[in-house]
Amino acid sequence: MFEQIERVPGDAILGLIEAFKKDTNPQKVDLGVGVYRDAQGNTPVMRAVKEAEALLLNNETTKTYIGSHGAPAYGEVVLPMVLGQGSPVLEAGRASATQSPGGTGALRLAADFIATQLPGKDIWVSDPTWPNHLGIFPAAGLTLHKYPYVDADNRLDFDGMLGALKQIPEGDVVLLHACCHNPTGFDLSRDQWKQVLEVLKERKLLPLVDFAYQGFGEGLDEDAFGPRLLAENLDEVIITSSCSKNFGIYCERTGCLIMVAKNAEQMENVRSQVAIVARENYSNPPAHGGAIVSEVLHSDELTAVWREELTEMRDRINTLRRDFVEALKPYGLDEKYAHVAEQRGMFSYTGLTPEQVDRLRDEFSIYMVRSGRANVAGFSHENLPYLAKAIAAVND
Ligand code: PLP
Ligand code: TYF
Repeated sequence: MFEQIERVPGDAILGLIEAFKKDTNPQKVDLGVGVYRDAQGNTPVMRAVKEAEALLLNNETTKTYIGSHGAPAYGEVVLPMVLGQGSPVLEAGRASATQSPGGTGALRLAADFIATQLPGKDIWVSDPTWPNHLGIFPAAGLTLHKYPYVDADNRLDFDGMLGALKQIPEGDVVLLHACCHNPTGFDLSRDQWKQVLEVLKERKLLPLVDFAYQGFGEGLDEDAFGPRLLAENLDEVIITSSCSKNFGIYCERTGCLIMVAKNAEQMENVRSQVAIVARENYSNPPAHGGAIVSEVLHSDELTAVWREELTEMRDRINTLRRDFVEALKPYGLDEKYAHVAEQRGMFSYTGLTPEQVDRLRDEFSIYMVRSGRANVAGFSHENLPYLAKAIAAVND
């Protein structure tokens, strides 16, 4: 039967990793996949994580199943990280945490929950969005639509977005990026979040907030402004949280589906259904990543170390954004690319065209997604002059 199976191309973002590896140019630059890199181009294990793992290795007494919702000790620390210490949502017992295999696993849980428990509800995602969103929701049987997010001049199209949200049928689900929008780097201001909240209320829409980069934009609490505003002002909100980036534990597959309901009673009903969805997908989540996060966040000492390391990563990215624009000054291109310094998170929609991206790869061994999305963490003080020169060449 397999002779009928057609071969399809792999993930375009992940494909860049292979192409980059094969390139022998010593000046090659990888601005592709969204993984943090330090000044040496490495993605090291964070110190707080290493220490937590050492403690786990010594103290672990069993490897038995941890249950469909994951380890309670993990949910206990993730809920206040996402919703805020002393959040009224937590005080009211309205929020439930389900540990998941990464943020991606949480998105699939959300998709299956919507498909089975809210039949007939469609999902709306920003145009553009993370390509996996386009796969996950239809795979669960949902109909997916897009709302505008970026205009023809490569700027946040907030008016277009808000106008489109106002037209969405009552009860549908709207996916919002909490911060560090992937792929564009354009985030909503606090005032814009408040306007979105009003439309969600008016149209009775259900927000699904994808929170994959908490701490990479402005800070752990600052980045949570949107999800907290919605959770505190709406009866129902879905949040998918990931610890892949902010703990640097990409391969440990550590995420969380947070369901916020009107009251504790309804939350328990929803929670019972989420357990079924998890069970039907993979039974129990992997334990190790959640155990690391729990170990770090239950220790004041390790939390302080982790926060310092996270701040270092965030500051490095934001500094590189400004230095990138500075490096383009000699070529008279600083104004054209000034938005790169304003965007937040790992990614920048640079505004480079697919043809320019191809030239950067073929002539300069600079690798990025054809949409013009660059991983800012791939910039370094060593490669910025080279990058600026190359970008000037393809702008000629
Ligand atoms: N959502 C967005 C927008 C992302 O960019 C990513 C990550 O890479 C994820 C979700 C999921 O991350 P992970 O499954 O690695 O935790
Ligand atoms: O957008 C990125 O680069 C990250 C990493 O299938 C990623 O979110 C990319 C593609 C993919 C899984 C993760």
